[in-house]
Amino acid sequence: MTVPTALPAWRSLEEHRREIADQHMRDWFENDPQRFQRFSLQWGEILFDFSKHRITDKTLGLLLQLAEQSGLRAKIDAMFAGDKINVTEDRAVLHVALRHRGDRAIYVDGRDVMPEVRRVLAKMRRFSEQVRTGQWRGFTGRPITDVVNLGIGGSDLGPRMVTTALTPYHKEDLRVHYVANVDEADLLDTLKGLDQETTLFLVVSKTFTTQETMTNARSARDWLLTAAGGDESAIARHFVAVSTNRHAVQAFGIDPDNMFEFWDWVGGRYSLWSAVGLSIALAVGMDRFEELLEGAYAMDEHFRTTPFSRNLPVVMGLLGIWYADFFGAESHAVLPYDQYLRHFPDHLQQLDMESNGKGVDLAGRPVDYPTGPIVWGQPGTNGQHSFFQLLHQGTHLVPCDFLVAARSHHELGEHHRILVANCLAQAEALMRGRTFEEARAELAAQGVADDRLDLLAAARTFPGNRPSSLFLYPELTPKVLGSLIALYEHKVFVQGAVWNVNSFDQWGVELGKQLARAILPELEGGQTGDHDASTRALIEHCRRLRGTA
Ligand code: G6Q
Repeated sequence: MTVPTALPAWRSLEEHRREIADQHMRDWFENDPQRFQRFSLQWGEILFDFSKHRITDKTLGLLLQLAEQSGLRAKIDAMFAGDKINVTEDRAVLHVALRHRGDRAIYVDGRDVMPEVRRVLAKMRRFSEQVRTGQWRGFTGRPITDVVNLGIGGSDLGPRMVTTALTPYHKEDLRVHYVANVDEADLLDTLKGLDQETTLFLVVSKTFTTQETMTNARSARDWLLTAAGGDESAIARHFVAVSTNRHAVQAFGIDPDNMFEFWDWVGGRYSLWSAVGLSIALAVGMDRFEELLEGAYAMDEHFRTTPFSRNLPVVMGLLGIWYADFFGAESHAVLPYDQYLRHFPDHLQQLDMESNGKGVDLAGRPVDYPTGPIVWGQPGTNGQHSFFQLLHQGTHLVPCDFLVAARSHHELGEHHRILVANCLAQAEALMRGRTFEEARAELAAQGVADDRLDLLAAARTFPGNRPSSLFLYPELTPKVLGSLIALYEHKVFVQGAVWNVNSFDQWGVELGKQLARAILPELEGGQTGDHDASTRALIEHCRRLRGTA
């Protein structure tokens, strides 16, 4: 297994990076009227503009060679074929099967998983229709008005993000809420104002052992039972489970008929396409949920079959590698100009950072090159009035993704036009910048005194040459959203493939969980365990504050 830094294309890219170090994108645009045409791709409804990147034809050629030399083609095929590419957990990685709309069989261990996938989708349809039409009744016979998704991490972020993104498609008299944090404030604040008789809980946990989710689920069950006079038969009307762990679901008291299955070949952060997305289906209806799957499937087919040079996730992934590994960019900003996409950066944070935040390669060797970036962001235009300062004039290079719909679902006065104008302007400003001379001339024209000109012009200079991608689509429909999420999933795949890491495990989250289990009883008194002096002192101090010393 070759390390990526030893590949010929990697070496050439290092050299090429030095060649273009002093070149400015502004000049490239001036000298090449075709630059946008050459560095943009229209795929379905999505336009991907990557012309505002520090790339030339040669850069792209070398990056594509890097992809070839990394064995990306074979790695893509292995994922779609159901090979156990998650080597540390010995599992296949088949979220693509969840949204597969074709006739092809998809095998895991020699068994076609598609009949099971379709069976659960049909069950989701039946159930969501019953709830949405009011046929499903609570323990006093009233229809459901509020759904509360209890889950965390992959069992929360994806569904929460999609449900919020598709707000214009919601059924008005059915509200969907999300509770993730074990901090009781999350549950209590959500339950405030809800009625036990009309509230349905979805306990979403692949393992059904996650401390936060199970704690929230037990408290929610108590809340229900208080109103039902302790009658446990009410649980069947108010709790359903989404899990791979039938035994634990039953032990909790949930009727196995009310359990929606998924499978160990679906990773948590890739699971919104499965029954983990039940809250989405309840909010927008199963037809819309299936449109979301269709959008993702179209992107899967594009990723699987399109030559790398025109393949959106491949190009996007390679651009990220270019900045992370050759320019030392440590972070990546995702900036949707869409209030409904406000949870998109949170979802991508998990998707990207849990997948590629890895320090050893597939052979278990420590890596000596940067892997996954720090992903962050929030919707525009808000960020323009806070952290964009650093993007424009700070000392860090932060590649950005802008996402924007040409039309909004509402079209209130000038709002949307202003939103779009700002989005395009930010990408332009990051690329072009403003030279010292331009700033000086502007100030002089405004009549600024000569002795202040240099100081003020320096502060108003924008270096520019700061890279961004822009995704433009007509409207944020379920289909477009499905494609966008799948695009990012596959981008993460491409990068993991080149970095030669396992993008599908997450062992880094385990140690803290283990230590928390040890500390939990110690907070209540008794012997403190084997801790460093700081942790021991903190436990003891906490006990004193809680009166349990
Ligand atoms: C995602 C991770 C993690 C997981 C949560 C919840 O890829 O594995 O975020 O989704 O820890 O796990 P359960 O669904 O098992 O409760």
